[in-house]
Amino acid sequence: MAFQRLKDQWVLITGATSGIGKACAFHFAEAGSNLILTGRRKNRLKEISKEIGEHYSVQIETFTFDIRDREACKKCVDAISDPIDILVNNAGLASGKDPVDQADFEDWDKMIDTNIKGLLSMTRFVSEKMRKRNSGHIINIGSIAGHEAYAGGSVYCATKHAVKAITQATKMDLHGTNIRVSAVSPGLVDTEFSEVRFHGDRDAAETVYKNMDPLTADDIAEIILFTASRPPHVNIMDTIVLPTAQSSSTMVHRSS
Ligand code: NDP
Ligand code: 8X3
Repeated sequence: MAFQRLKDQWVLITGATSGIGKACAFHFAEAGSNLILTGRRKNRLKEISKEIGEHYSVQIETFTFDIRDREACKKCVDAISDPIDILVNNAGLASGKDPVDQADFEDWDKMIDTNIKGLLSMTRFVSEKMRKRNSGHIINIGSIAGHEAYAGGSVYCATKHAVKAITQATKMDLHGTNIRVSAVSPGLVDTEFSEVRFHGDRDAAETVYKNMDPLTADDIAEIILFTASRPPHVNIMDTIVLPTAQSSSTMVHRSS
């Protein structure tokens, strides 16, 4: 098996109800990992667990909560008695793509509270447990938007730049332990991301991936599993991965 080291590991994936998080759940299960899946949509967590259970004999726990609720994050982590070997900090969103002088404050709060504060809450509670065991791996989902900014992305890009900084600082905070800290930073991935960004406007969302081959959630899940399955002395700090048709946040080649 390609990812032998992941067998019997407990993996906590935030935002496992769709896109990259959901793909990770299936790929880790295929590698024999046990799963702790979180998200706000309870039905989705139920359906995904059922489907995984039909294909793979791994243990699955689910927790339904909003990652912006710090107490709920704590309750989830406190309730997990198994060791959390891998934390995939994936839950996140873009909300709106308006210029800074016209943007909606609620959109800004949503992105900051989810992508930065939610990720930090989970990291805070899980890393405390990992330090006690002197073992674990935290994998943060960043973005090309954490390496470059683009117009209309002031706050989303800021949150992903924050994820990059948090990844680097967390590695330093845990310096001298066996805990690994990584980021995976994708470009355009065809998930529910754009539909969420454009507040349910499917036409606007489809335009993002029109006439080009975007990455898929499976492409990113495979890189996350690769990152998680390196030998214990190998810590991949960050992987920037773009579709071949994308060369920067704003350069996307589209066939006519
Ligand atoms: P999706 O919209 O498909 O998935 C987002 C996931 O995050 C869902 O499972 C959602 O679950 C969860 N989530 C969002 N808000 C909250 C919240 N407040 N509390 C708990 N869970 C939440 O998008 P992607 O799979 O594309 O996004 C996953 C990550 O990848 C994000 O961090 C995103 O920024 C990043 N990314 C995406 C790229 C792309 O082009 N798609 C590129 C680069 C990075 P639920 O709604 O059930 O709560
Ligand atoms: C998602 C990729 O380019 O839409 O992080 O910001 S992008």
